[in-house]
Parts: sequence; C-alpha cells; structure tokens
Amino acid sequence: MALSKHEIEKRKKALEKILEAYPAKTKKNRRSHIVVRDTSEGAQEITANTRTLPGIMTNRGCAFAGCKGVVLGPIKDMAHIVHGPIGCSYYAWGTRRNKAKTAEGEVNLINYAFSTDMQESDVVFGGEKKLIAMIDEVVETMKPKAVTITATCPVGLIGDDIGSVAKAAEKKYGIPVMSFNCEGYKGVSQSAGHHIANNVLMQRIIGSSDLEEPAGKYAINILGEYNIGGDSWEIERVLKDIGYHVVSVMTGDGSYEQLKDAHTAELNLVQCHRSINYIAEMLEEKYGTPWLKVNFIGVQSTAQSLRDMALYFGDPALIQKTEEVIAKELAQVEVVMEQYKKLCEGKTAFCFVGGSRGHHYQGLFKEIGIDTVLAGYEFAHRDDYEGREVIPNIKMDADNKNIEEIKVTKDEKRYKLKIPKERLEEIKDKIPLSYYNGMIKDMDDGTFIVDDLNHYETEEFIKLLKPDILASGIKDKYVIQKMGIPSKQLHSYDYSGPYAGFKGAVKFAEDVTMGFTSPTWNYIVPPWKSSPTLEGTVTEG
Ligand code: CFN
Ligand code: HCA
Repeated sequence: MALSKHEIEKRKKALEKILEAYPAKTKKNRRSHIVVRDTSEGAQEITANTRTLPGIMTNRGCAFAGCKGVVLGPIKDMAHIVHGPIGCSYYAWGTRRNKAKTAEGEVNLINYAFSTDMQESDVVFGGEKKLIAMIDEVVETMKPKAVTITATCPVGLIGDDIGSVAKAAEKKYGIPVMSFNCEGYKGVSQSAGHHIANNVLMQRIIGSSDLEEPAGKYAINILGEYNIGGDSWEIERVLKDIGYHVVSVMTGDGSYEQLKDAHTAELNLVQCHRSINYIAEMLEEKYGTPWLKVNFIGVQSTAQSLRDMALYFGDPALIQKTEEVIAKELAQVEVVMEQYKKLCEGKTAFCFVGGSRGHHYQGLFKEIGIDTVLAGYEFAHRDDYEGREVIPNIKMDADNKNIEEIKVTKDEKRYKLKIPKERLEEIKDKIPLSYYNGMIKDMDDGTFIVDDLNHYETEEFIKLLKPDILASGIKDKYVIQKMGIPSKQLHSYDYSGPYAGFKGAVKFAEDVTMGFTSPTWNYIVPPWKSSPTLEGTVTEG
C-alpha cells in the first residue's frame, strides 16, 4: 500500500536513524545501497554489485557458490569435482534442494558430493596429484557423461593448474572434463561465479551436438530455472499440456545430453535473469535465438508468461490452447488461493533473496493479500533494481507484412515476433514490458529497497516495520524467528515446494498460512512487545 508524502518523509528520517550506528564512511556506503521508494523523486538509483564492506555480516555467497552450487550443480549426469578443503563441498551438498530424476539405468549423480578434501600439506606442496587421482576414481566408478572441476579459494592462491589437469584427463577418458576458475574470492558475490559457469557451458557443451532441427514443435529452452523443490517439473507440466517441446532446462534437472541440443530451440525463456542472462545473450548472438523474460512465480505472472509465449509464436491454435489450459488451471487454484487469502490478508512481508526472487515473489505474496514493505537482493546488478530504458521500436519485414523484430531497449533485440501486421494494434499494448521496470518501479511509495541487507539492518528494519513474515535464507532465518516472526526460506523453500507455476502458488500460500497459524509464536515475544519503542524524557507539569 502506497504511503502518503508525510509518511514517506518519516520513513526517510527513520532510515537516517538506523544508519547513525555506522562509522561515517560505512554510513555513506550503506546509504547508497538503500532506497525509500518515492515516485515524486523520478527514476531512483541504487548502488549494487559492489564489495561488501569488511566487518559487515552479509548473507552473500561467493563465486564458487555461484558457479558450482548454482549453475553447474543441478546438472545430474556430470560429476562435479570440488578441488578444495572439504567444507566448500560439504556446505553445498544438497542444501539448495535442486531436484533431479532419471530413467532406470541413466546416470544421476545429484545426491553425490565429490571433493579432493585438500589438506594443509596439499596447500604447501600443491594439490594437482590429488586432483588427478580424484578424477580417475570418479570417472571409473561413476561413469559420468562429463566432469567439472571447480576451484575454491586456496587453489587460485597456490596456483594449481586445474586447466592442464582437465585437458590431460579429457584426453585420457574421451569425455569433456571442464575446469572452472571460480575461486570464492573472485568478484564480489555469487554473481561472478554465474558468469564463469555460463561462459564454459556455452563454449564446451551447448550446441555441441549435430542436431540441426528440434525434435518437436514450439521448441523452447527454460533458462534460469533450477528445479528447487520441483519448480521446473510443475512449470514443464503446464508447458507440455499446452504443447511445447522443452529441449533443455538450464540447469534444473538438467543433463549434458539435453544441453548439447539447446541450440535447436526456437525461443529461450529466461526465468532467473541474474544467473543466466549471459547464456541467453550468447545463444542470441551465435544462433539468433530470441529470448523472452518470463516469471512463473505467482498465478497471474504464470498466466501472463504463458500468454507472452503464445504471442511470440503467434499461432492462433497455440494462443487458444494456452487460454484453455490457463482456464483449466485457474479453475483449480483460484478458489483455494481465496481461502488462504482470507487468513493472510492485510499482513506485510520483507522479501530479501539472492538475485531475482526478491522481485519475483512479491506478486505471489500480493495474491494472498500480503504487501511487501521491504525487498532487496543479495547480489543483483543495478538493472535488476532500476530496470532498463524501454524504447518500443517495431520493425516490419521487407514486404511490410510481418513484424520482424521488436526492440525494447536501445540496442538489445528481444523479440522477433512472427505476427502479421494486422494484429499489431491488437498486441502492441500486450508486449510484456513489465520486466524492464526492475524491482524499484514495481514497489509502492514508502517501501524500502535494500541491496545486500545485513544482519544489523535486518534487526533494525524489523523493529521499524514490524513485518508479519520474512522471506529469507538460512543465515538469517533463525535470528528472525527468535524475534517472534515467521521466516520462509525462499532459497530452499525450507523442506517444501514446488512454489512455481499454478500448483506451486497454492503450496506457497498453504506454507505461508501455516507459518502464521503455528502455535509456536505464542511462546515468543517480539522485541517491540517486551521493550519500549518510544524514547524520550518525561517531564512534570
Ligand atoms: S535458485 Fe536462483 S533465482 S539462480 Fe540465483 S539469482 Fe541463488 S541459489 Mo539462493 S535461491 Fe537465489 Fe536467485 Fe537466480 Fe537460488 S534468488 S540466492 S544465485 N538464486
Ligand atoms: C548460495 C546458495 C543459496 C544459499 C541459501 C541461503 C541457496 O548462495 O550459495 O543462504 O539460505 O539458495 O542454496 O543461495
């Protein structure tokens, strides 16, 4: 709910108060990472994708997490060898809940963690021998389709040459063995690791098969979907019902075999823009495949994304089938969502997640009557917050009959719609531009947008805004719950999911409602109920 000018000013003052606890330099830095939404200021800017200041308790992860944990880890038929101390591998073992299944007899290594378990002596004398032995053991016992070797911090520091080791192993075994120099300290967050993984997958695997045509009609790839808690399975269920042929999912429940054919798709869907935009852009550059930003989180966003896809292909039969499937799905979920809404209506949330969910989940919260009063990303870039300049520019083909392409920004191609000119007027306003808004423009006046939210600020903003629920990760979850507020992990979905698509939205609504109705909260007193929140002196008379 948008606040009045007066209330917005109060929020701005409250923010200054929170920042007062910092030393001057830190205060200046953190102020630039926080925006109080105020439409009267015009386009609001934010600092993002910069180094977290030492001493600050951040929720961010590292480049290794972004490369191995996020992008590579879900690929099930490859062995992902972590070259480093055991902790790096252990903490990335199953915690992200990216699910994968295979038919009987096919390679599925999703539940394994392979690590060279580097010791002090390896750091002193070098760890390459250990890595070579590890590859031998893994290839011989597990029979993977390909191998990845990911570097952790010490590898770069001592100079182990994982590239040469990979090359030699590839020659020996005749399967791709790829090395990733994603040492944790590279860049400022997971984001650097995404980029490293994207580059190597594109160079080595995507498009490496001889297949020239897709194996089905309306062939698509789903990029930036990691099948957390089964999300991708729910999305694919609906897409297949409509009649799409899913060539590959990157990288949820993904496989080497699927990725090789990914260049044959006619359209790339981008669910998480932050982690895989590089591949979308490279596929567009190399194969001319356009990409479409989608959001399968929330009932309305899912329906909108399906409509956008049908519009892209422009086939009236597909458009009609899409509407039929949407109607069938809505009939099943809308009534149930209304029931949950009754229990959640009027509540408020913080929505702080990694690089895309902080934005994606706000619509779903809204569908059950919950307003997001503070949101942010751990490591997103400025365009994820601020959006991009939108200049719709529709170019017709040579005989002026079909739309050849629609550019939505100055120099980036986005759509090559094969739609007859006559339909232009009809679809013009439906071209999905909302994504280009970024998070800030989609939020109400008086809300806070916080980049790289830290421990101190989490506590302070909770005291200020008294939210009813927080979307968070594991590092902040329990601190929040000890403050008497339910926390829903939007990374791993706690032990639940799927949350994507139509049925996922219902599961989310159910879990959030359960969070509120749990009797646990009767045993905990939030800080503002046990200590005074007003400060001042009492004078007589
Ligand atoms: S599944 Fe994705 S949706 S890939 Fe990314 S930016 Fe992480 S692992 Mo945690 S939940 Fe999170 Fe996003 Fe994309 Fe996940 S919001 S932080 S690196 N993320
Ligand atoms: C990562 C992975 C993570 C961590 C989640 C959390 C995930 O960044 O290394 O902090 O709870 O989703 O598993 O984002």
